[in-house]
Amino acid sequence: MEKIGDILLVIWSYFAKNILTQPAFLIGLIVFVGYVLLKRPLYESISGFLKATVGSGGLVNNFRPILVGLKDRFQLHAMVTDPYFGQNAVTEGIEKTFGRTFGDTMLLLLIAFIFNILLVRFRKYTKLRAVFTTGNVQVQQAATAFWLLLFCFPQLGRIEVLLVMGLILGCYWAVGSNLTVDICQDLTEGAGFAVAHQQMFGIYLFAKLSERFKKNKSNKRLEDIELPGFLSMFNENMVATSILMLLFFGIILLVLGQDYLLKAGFMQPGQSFLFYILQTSLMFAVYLAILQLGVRTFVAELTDSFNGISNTLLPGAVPGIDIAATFAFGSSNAVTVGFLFGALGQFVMIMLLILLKSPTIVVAGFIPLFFDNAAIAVFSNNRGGIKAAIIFPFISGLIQVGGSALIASWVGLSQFGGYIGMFDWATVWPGITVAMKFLGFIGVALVVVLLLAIPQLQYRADPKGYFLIVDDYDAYLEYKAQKA
Ligand code: ASC
Repeated sequence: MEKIGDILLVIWSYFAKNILTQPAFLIGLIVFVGYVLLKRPLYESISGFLKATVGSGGLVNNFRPILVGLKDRFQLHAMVTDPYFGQNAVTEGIEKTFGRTFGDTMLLLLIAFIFNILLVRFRKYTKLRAVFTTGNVQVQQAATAFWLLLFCFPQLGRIEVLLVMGLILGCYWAVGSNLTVDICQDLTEGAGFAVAHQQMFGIYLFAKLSERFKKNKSNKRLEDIELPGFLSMFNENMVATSILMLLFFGIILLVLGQDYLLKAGFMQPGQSFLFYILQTSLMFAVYLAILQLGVRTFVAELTDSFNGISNTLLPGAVPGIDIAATFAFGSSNAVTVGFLFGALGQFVMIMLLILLKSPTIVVAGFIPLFFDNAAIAVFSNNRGGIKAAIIFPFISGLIQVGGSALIASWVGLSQFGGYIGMFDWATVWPGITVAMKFLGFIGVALVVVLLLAIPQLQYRADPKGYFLIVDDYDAYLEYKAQKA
């Protein structure tokens, strides 16, 4: 019996390492399974698999090292807010701090994922409609949650850790993703997916707050603005992004300086500094365009094939997918605007930390800066217009840095150099940690009950439209129009 368990675990670990955490393969696999369930011919299923890859890799790999360079260059004892740095910090510190290792990560993912699927399977009672499929962030979240849990319950045994965390994470994935269903349907005009990432509560909150801006008629959306004269060049997304990024990365690269960039291997000897800056900054617009284009094919493929799953295994479910998928919808300039105002907010808060002599100084990582705030701007612009798209990423930037510095200092992760830094992990998860630390297992129960109450409240607000919005978006719009 034990032997079989071991073998299964090996198989699962292989699957998790090579497929679950590799976005291209995981999405490809879901598409493949969906098509098989739809009884499409095998060749169609395979071509679906091949088409469905989403590439935010270019952006992440190129721009993450640049910001992190600031830490090296000035030899700062600072914590980088970045999911990968956060994961490394946990791996490095967990042995020293709690005398544990995190070998059970993959098992934990499996348990949490099963909880998520069961919660959706019983949607009649749970009112949950989305399955979290973004494997690469699930690992980072599992690592951080593991630390937070041990910080609250250092004595907890292996099995108990797996169960408590599997339960809380599974609920967070299902509830968070479900929270974004309606705003995603609205943004994408019924594309049929939800967000499964690290700022699900954040985008919901800001999307709702943005609605308050809507009443003001003079408050246009970004895509409705026509700039006059020479400013009209900014109407073109590619041009606007290039120029703004030239400013943003130009300043940072100048601060880093040619000597450092050469020494760190960013620049090649003999390369012109001016053209290096130009090339690096302009590549941002290129990668962004590739991402937005890629997303369109992949979303179409995924949501089409997911019908196979939602018609059979999980009735009425939508896939929760990477936040980057939303960047191809709404205004493309919103992505850039969100990034820049998020950066402004983060820099203001970093200054404050320095002025207030905070024990933890933060170096802004690219991933929270870009993916969280770009998404917040996309949703805020869609629901509230340009003012919302400027103000909310700025506020988010403040919160990301402030919240991360507080929680990471408190739980002792900051000394290992990194924290995940994403919006929900600077807000919701510190809240969960406080509840567990001060209320113990009552806190755990409270967290689960509160999380599961959220979809119930959403459902009550509109029992008729709640499932209709995913089952048949056109019928939903009609129903809404009638009601109005
Ligand atoms: C993350 C993370 C990434 C990116 C990617 C965005 O949180 O770990 O690699 O965001 O998922 O597309």
